[in-house]
Amino acid sequence: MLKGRLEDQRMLTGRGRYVSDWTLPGQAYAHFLRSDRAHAEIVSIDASNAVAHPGVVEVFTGKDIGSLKSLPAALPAKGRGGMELINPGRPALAQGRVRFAGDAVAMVVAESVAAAQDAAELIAVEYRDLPAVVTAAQAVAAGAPLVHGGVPGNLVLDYESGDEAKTCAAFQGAARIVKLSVDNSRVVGNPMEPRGCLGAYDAAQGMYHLHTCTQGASNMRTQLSAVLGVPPDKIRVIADEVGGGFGVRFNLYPEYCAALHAAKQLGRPVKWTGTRSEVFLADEQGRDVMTHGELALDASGRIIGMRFDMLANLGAYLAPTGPFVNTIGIINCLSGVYDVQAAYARIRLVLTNTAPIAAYRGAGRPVMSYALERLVEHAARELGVDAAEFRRKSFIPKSAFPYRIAAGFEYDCGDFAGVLDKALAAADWSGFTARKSEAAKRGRLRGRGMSTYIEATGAGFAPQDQVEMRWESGGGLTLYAPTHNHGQGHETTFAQVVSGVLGIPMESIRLRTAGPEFYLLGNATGGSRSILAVGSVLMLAAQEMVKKGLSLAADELEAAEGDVEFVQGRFRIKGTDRSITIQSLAGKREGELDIAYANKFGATFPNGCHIAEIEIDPETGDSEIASYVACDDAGNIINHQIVEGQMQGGLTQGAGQVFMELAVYDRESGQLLTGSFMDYAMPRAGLVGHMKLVHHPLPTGLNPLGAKGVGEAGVTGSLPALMNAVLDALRGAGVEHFEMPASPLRVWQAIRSAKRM
Ligand code: MCN
Repeated sequence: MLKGRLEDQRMLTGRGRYVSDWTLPGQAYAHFLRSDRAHAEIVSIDASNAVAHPGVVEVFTGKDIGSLKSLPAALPAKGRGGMELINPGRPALAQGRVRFAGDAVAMVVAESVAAAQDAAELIAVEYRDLPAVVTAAQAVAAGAPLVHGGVPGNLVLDYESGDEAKTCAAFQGAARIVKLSVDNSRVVGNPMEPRGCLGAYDAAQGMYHLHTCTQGASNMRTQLSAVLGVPPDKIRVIADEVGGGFGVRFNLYPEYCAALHAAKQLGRPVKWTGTRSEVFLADEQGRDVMTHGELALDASGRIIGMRFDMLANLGAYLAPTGPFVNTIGIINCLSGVYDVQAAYARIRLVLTNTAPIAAYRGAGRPVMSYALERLVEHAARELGVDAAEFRRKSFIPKSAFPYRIAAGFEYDCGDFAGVLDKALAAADWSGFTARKSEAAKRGRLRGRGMSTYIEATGAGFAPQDQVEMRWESGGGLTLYAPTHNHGQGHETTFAQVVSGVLGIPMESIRLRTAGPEFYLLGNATGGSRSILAVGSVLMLAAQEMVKKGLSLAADELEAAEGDVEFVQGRFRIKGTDRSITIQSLAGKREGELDIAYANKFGATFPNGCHIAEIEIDPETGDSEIASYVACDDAGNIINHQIVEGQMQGGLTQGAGQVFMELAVYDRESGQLLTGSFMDYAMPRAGLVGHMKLVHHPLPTGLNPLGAKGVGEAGVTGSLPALMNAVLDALRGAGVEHFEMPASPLRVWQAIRSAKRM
C-alpha cells in the first residue's frame, strides 16, 4: 500500500521545480515599478536615468506596450433589466492613470535583478493625485470619485437571480421576518510561492513560451491569446510545481503579458520573480462582499422566503474571473439546503481603488453560505428554538431530488437530514450545556455554531477536457491533463483511478499538465472539479485504452478478439493461461496503445453539516477551537487520506479568515495597511485542533466516478459555523454584533465596550 502521496518524496527532498527554478540561456531580469498611491493621473514619466543605469537593457512603460490588448474579463450572463457588464479594461502597464497602490507603472529589464531594482528607483514619475475609494459602500455613495471615467457610479453590473415577485409575495404573507447584515471580509490569498514568470519568444516559430505558476495551462493560454492577439496554439504555458494556488493562480496577470512583450521586443527571455510584498499589493484578493439578508418564516417557524442584497468590491480593474465569481459563483446554491422557491438575490458589482478581486478558495460559495447560514442561525436564536431542529424543518427532503432551486440550478441528490443526524451524534449536541457550564467555571465563554452548507463543484468554462495517455519505453505510462496540480495530490489520485482500470502499479504512472511537448484544451484546476471531471475523463480514457488493447492483444496472441478478456492488467485468451500484460503489449506495439480522449462532466453538489465549539478567554480576547465536527457528503471518495488533508486545509483557511486574516486599506489614502506578515496574520496548523471528520457519502450519478468535489468544502462550511460559534460565545458577555476577524484585540474590545453599555 502506498504511504503518503506519489509526489511527496520529490517535494520533501527539494527536487520540485518551482517557477523561479526555471532559467533559460541569455535571460534578462525584470523588476516592476509600482504605484505608491491609490489613485492619480500620470502627468509624466522620465525613465532616462534608469535607461542609462549600468546593466539596464530597456525600460517599458504604458506607452511602449501599445500592441498588447486589454486583459480579458467577461460574464456569460446579463444583469437586471438586461444590463451588460461594463469592462473598463486593464492594460499590462498603467496608461495615463494609476488606480490602486501597487498598480504596475513601469518594467525595468536588466542584466541582473539588482540592476533592475536600482534602476527602477531612478524613474521619475510625476503624479496628480485623485481622491480614492476603497470600500464598496464608499464607491456607490452619491458623488463618489470614479475609478474609471466610463463606469458611472463605479457600478460594473447590477446582477440579480431568483424569483423576485414570488419572494415579495412570500414576505408579504410571512408570520415573521428576520434580518441580518454580514460583512464577508477581504483577504489576501498568500500561496507559499510568490508569483513569477519567465517569458520567451521563438521568432522562427512565432511562438510565445510562458513559464509561470498556473492552475491550468489551457485556460491561461486562452486569456493570453486575447492580450497578445495570436491564436492560443502559438502560446505554451509551462509549469511543474506550483506552490499553492487557492484560486489566485487561476488567471493571467499583467506582469506575464509585459514580460512576454519584452521578450519578443528584446529577442531574449525575460524573468521576473515577485516578492511577498508584491503578493500583498498586486495578487488578486478574495471575498469583500457585504450582504443584507432577510428570512420570511411562517407561523410554524418554517422558512418560506429569503432575499439578499449584496455589495461586492471588485477592486480597481476586473480580474478575468472576478465578475463570474461574484455573480454565478455566489448564487449557484442561492437557497442552500432549504426547500424554498421564493428566493432572490441582488448583487451590485463595484469598482474601488484596491487590488482586483477574483476567486479565492470557494469562489463565491463561501459568500453565499456565510450570508445564509449566519442568517439561519440568527433566526433560530430570535425564535428561541434549537438551531438544528430549526434547519431540519426547512430541509429539502431526500425524496425531492432532483431539485431545481429558484436560481435555476438543479441539485441531483442529497440527504441533508442524514448528514445532520450524523454530525449531531459526532458532536454530542445534547451535551453542550454541560460543557458550557464547565467552561464558565474556568472563566471561559464557550459558544457553539453550526452550518448546513451546500456548494456547487465542477463548473468549467472550456467545453471539453482533453486528456492523453502515452506509454514510455520501460512500461511507464504518462497521463496528460489540462488541470494543474498545485497541492491537491492529483499525481496520486489520477494515478489511482487509472491504475484501477489498467491494473498497473500507481508508481509507474506519471502526470504532465503544463509542458511544451503537448497541447491540450480543457479546464484549469478550480471549482473543486479535478477528480469529478478530469478524473472521470481519465477513467473513461483508460477504459477506451483497454478496448483498443483487446484487438492488439488478439493479434499478438493469435486469437479472435472475442476470445480475449482483460483481467487485472493482463489480456488473456479466455479459459487459458496464454496472456500478455498491458505493459508488455504497449512495449511491443509502440505508440499503438496510446490514446487521446475528451469529455466533460459538470456541477455536483457536495454538502455537509459543520459544528464548531469555541472558547474565549474574556480577559485576553483569545479564542480556541474546542471541538470541530465536519460531516460531509463528497460522494464516492477516491483517496481518504487526501480528502482528509483537503478538509483540514479548507477548515484552517476558513478559520484563518474568522480569527485573524484581514486586508485593510486606509480609507483616506487608499494605502494597503496590511502589506506584510507583520500586519497580516496567517493561520497555522495548530489553529484547528480537535477536528472530527465524518462522511455521509451519497454517490452522484452525474459522473462515472460518483464523486463530488472536496477542495473547497472545508471553507464553505467553516466560515459560518465558526463565526456562529464566536457570536454565541460573545453573547455570554453581552456582545450582540461582531464581524470577522475575531482576533484577540477585536474580541477583547467588543467585550469591553459591551461591559460599558
Ligand atoms: N478527492 C477524492 N475524492 C473525492 C473528491 C476529491 O479523493 N470525492 C481528491 C481528489 O482526487 C484530489 C483532491 O481530493 O486529489 C481535491 O480534489 P477536488 O475536490 O477535485 O479539487 P481540485 O483538485 O480541483 O482542487 C481545487 C480546489 C480549489 S478550487 C482550491 S482554491 C484549492 C483546493 O482545491 N487550492 C488548494 N485545495 C488546495 N490544496 C492545496 N494544498 N493548495 C491549494 O492551492
